[in-house]
Amino acid sequence: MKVKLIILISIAAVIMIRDNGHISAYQPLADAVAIKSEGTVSATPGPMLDDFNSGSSVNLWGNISGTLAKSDTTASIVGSYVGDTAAYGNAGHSLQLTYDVNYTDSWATYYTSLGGDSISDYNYLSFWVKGLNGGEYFKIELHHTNFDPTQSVGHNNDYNASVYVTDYLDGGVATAWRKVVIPLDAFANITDRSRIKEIAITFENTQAALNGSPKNSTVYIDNICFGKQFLGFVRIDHFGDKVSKNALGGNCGGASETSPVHGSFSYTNSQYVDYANGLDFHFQDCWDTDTPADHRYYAYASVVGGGDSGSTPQPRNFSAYSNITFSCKSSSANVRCLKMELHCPTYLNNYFHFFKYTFTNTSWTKVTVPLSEFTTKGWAGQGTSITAVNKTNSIGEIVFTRDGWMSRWPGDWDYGVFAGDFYIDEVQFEADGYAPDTTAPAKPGNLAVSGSGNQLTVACTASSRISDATMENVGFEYEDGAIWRAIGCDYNTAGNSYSTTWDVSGLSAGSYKVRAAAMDAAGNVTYSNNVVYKKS
Ligand SMILES: [Ca+2]
Ligand SMILES: [Ca+2]
Ligand SMILES: [Ca+2]
Repeated sequence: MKVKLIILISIAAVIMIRDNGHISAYQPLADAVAIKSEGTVSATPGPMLDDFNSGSSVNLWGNISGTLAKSDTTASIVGSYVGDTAAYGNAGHSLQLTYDVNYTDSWATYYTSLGGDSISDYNYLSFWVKGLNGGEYFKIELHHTNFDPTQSVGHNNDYNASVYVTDYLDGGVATAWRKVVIPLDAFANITDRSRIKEIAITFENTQAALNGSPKNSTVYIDNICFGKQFLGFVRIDHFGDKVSKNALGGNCGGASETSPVHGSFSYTNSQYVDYANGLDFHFQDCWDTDTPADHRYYAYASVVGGGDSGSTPQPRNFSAYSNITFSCKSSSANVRCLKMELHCPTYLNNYFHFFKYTFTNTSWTKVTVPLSEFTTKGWAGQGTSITAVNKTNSIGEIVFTRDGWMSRWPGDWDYGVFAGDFYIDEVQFEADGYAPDTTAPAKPGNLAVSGSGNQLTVACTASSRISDATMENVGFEYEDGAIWRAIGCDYNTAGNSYSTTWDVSGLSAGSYKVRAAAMDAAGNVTYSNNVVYKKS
């Protein structure tokens, strides 16, 4: 079964520019002057696309942002800019999006334009998010400049790539700020990152109906930026959202021999690793005979990218990743054997690249399969490996399969076992040596406030991305009563010097603690010692 999803965003770009009037809570710049046409952004834009601090609908790359909801429905979305303690860092502004997609099949979207510029220098996209109630759910889209919604109104197309927020935010949106970090490889429908039209954030009635997320609420967004670190992993699926879209943007679902059906799948909140949910892969009546020929199987497939329909594999290059990893457990001790397949579309029907494992217990175990061990036959060490035929640059589907022959003969792993369950979670590509980054940056030093009058400079030293490849930025803050407020943030990690300007004209006389915060891509933070600034 392929689950067909309704893709709702496609007509957005046609009317986006006309519909930007919602974003006007703070004085916008004169848009006609500030908007750059596609291709006119400087060759190497800074990593920060928008911190929203200006309260303008023009982002820091000089391009327009706006909102749009599906016409002929009651769907709505209002964007505005909020400050003070509602903003990330308790200063400046954050983007506030209040949406309503209660109307059946409706959607509402916010977009911010990249002007057709390149993000090829970057490896990940990150932003901060919180929700009014928690559990808000949306997708993050990248549109290539070739994205042409007029070609198939009401549908997606191959130049629209998306992931859902839970794909990279385990546990989902909360009422406190959380950081979302998405490797650009996750946007599998787009390989040409040299001409990106826009980023969109889209709320959908259909998906909210599927997983029970709020159809109307408010989310806050801040610091949409790009980063250079190669994160070392890209998720295939962690099953967090209970929607049959994987974390590479494609559809996923079960496949079986002809009736009777030999299995089923569900997303379960009772079997998972770390974060709900997990995949329950159930096979039944799954056996194999030669006379009469009856070769039964059940499979669960994740399509890479999916193209226009979500179901057309977009073969992609995953050679930067050496392994596929996942966690698995089985429903009973005699259910052990599961096959994993990688499908390379140009080789489809000629080669299946697959490997076979056994599971020796019924507790969760992380499995690491080197891509080099996927071969054209089902047994390790046999056939031609996927790396030998250089097909790690052409992976279009990732499939778990239970074959009837696995239980056919005495001596087979699961002889006589025709039904059971595998629980699967946290399926992803990983580079050799990958581990989640839990190491905070080195402590910033030499923090000083300099200058005279009201225009000051706050500076410190901290690791560059040369000495710590995970470095993302150094932020500066001051204490106002019991609240730390952001002064500014320096995203230039090329060297060890970091600084920002500080306009203290609004501060009343007194002493203020100041500190610097070194942050890496994963969101780990180390603070400097405080210094005190005295305003007279
Ligand atoms: Ca901000
Ligand atoms: Ca999970
Ligand atoms: Ca780190």
